[in-house]
Amino acid sequence: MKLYTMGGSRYGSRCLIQIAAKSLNVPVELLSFPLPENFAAISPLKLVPVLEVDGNYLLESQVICEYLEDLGKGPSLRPEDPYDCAKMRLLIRLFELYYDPHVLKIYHLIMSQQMSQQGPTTITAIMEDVKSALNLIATYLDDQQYAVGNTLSLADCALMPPFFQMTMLCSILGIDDPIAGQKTISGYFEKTRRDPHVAQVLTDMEPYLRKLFSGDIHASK
Ligand SMILES: N[C@@H](CCC(=O)N[C@@H](CS)C(=O)NCC(=O)O)C(=O)O
Repeated sequence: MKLYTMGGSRYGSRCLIQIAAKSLNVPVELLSFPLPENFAAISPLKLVPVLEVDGNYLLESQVICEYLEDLGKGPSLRPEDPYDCAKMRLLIRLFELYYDPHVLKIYHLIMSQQMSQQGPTTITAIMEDVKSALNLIATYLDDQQYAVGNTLSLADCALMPPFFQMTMLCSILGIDDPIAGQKTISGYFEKTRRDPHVAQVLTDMEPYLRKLFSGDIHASK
């Protein structure tokens, strides 16, 4: 078994938190952006993470996480109570369907280096959609130590890396951080980042994100 991911990847980091929390022995290969052309032989989507299992390749971070849970090793990151488990899955779906597509537009702007022409105005407009999505997610967050109850779950693995990515982006761009601006989300973020497995993965993401979000962005300000 082997996990392919990229430094700073919010989706790959979802699996990395889980692997650490469950103490799984899964070797990790860190690829660089852009992914090599021959990566299409591993994933037709040309996206990470990918989990190699006995010469086969599993795509999609949540599918990989559920597979690793189903192996039954280490502490479970799925709440035992069926309703809590459904809530965990709901939070992940809300993030994927209603938050991340907006954020992706910002990353595409940065990647295509359009910041100097249209960056600031466009980002401000997109941030309104990001804030609405955060309000939606906040509605379903437990007011406890983690997203669902008092133990780390796959919801935390999914939410914490992209929330961290957003705070880094805003700090580097010098714009208002919607994570800090939403009381429930910021409370959740500050509590959950203290989890040692989450903390380690966020620390590992930082230098990659700094590199990704710097450069052209500063030049355009
Ligand atoms: N839905 C996918 C999304 C994966 C994804 O967007 N991965 C990004 C990194 S966070 C990627 O591989 N980007 C490479 C590229 O855009 O070329 C999942 O959950 O695994």
